[in-house]
Amino acid sequence: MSKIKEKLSHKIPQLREEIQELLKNYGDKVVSEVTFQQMFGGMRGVKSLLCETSIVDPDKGLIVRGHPIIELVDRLPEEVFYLLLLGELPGKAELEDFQKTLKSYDPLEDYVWKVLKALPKDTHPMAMLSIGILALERKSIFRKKYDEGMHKPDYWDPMLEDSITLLAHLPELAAGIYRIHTGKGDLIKPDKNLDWGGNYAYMLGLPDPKGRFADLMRLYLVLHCDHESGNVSAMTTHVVGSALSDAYYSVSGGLNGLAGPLHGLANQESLAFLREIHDKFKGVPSDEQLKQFCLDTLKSGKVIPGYGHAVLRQTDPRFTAFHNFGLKHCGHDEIFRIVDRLFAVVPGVLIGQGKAKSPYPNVDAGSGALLWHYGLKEFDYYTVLFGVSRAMGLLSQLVISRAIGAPIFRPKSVSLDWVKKTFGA
Ligand code: CMX
Repeated sequence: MSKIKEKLSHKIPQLREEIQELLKNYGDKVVSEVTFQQMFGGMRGVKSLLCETSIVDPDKGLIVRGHPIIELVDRLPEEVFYLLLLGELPGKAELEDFQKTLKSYDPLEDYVWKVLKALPKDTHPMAMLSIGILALERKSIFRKKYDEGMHKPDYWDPMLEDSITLLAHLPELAAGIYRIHTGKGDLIKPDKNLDWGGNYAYMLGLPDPKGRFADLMRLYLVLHCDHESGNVSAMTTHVVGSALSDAYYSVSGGLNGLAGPLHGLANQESLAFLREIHDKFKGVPSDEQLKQFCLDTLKSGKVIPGYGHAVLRQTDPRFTAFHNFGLKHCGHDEIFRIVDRLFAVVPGVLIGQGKAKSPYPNVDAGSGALLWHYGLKEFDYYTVLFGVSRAMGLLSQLVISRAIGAPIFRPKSVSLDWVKKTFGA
């Protein structure tokens, strides 16, 4: 038994006991009330989901199991997965054991590549990722065990096995999608000497003489790992998983939501904005010129990409982490310098406009500029990077859901007629 499984098997009984106790004491307490406005408005602010892996604090940003994300930037993504799942960071031996498990899988079979290569060239990389994950579904141990007959308290075990298998294969799958989609050349096989994130960077095949791109990838994978459970991809994964669909079906479903322009695509829009500024001014404009450019953008009815947030009310610490990385390693890059100057200019512009609840940068304000700097210039691939990272949160939430026996998701719906009859005169 892997150490991760052993540890989880000790934690689960305590967690179940705690939940039973809480249900017994507070089962009838009201958590949140829902207005018709909220029901129509995407359930904003309605406390109606449990999430053990992380919380998003309006002022402090993402907090993973009690650790502010900014304190995790020097950790490996696989350490963060361990933290998401178990609520504690791994020690040296535990990390090595987990890394050994992640490296123990054979490379993906050829049929997966045949499926992906058979798709027309204009297939979006996110569609390829979702199809690729579904092509792996036949590996599901959860489905096999369920078909054979399995008791509910045991569901978490094969869900964990599937989650780790999928996690282990994701870098190879995602990097292969990059190679196929961009036509950059042959697929690159995993290097068993590398860590999970370093291997992903290696298999993308971009020149990386100093290993900085690999460092950026590790950081990227850590920063996008999770964001509570109410966002589109996390909630979709949870809903699909609640029907006891396995991890492959569930994560593929969640990533289809991440592919939407309101969720995971914003980073590419932010980079397009930076490049537009760079092209217009043939370099880095003055702060005055930038301010005018932003005012003109707002006047034309557009938003400033990478700024504002539905929950956060301060600078997103994930932006701070990328900004710090850029200041350290890409200070001369003109696109990055525009990121830096926008950070000085945009909050004042948005405060002056008086509409945005947060005038501060979110995670998407800087990440694209860094990827661009290191030669990852295919915008439409960026959401795949996000997806590989976010899979850590989705999978750990799935395992926990099966561990605590979360039932099938089934809120009640009402019709407009019901609203009229219930609230009308
Ligand atoms: N530029 C211009 N106007 C903005 C703005 C921005 N960056 N951010 C918010 N506003 C405007 C909104 O469009 C809204 O205007 P209307 O009242 O005319 O509709 C008003 O300010 C109030 O919006 P809000 O309550 O502050 O923000 P929302 O929760 O509705 O939306 C978000 C949040 C992120 C969609 C919005 O800030 C935005 O469009 N930002 C730019 C796009 C972006 O960076 N998206 C990435 C989000 C990253 C993430 O979610 O993780």
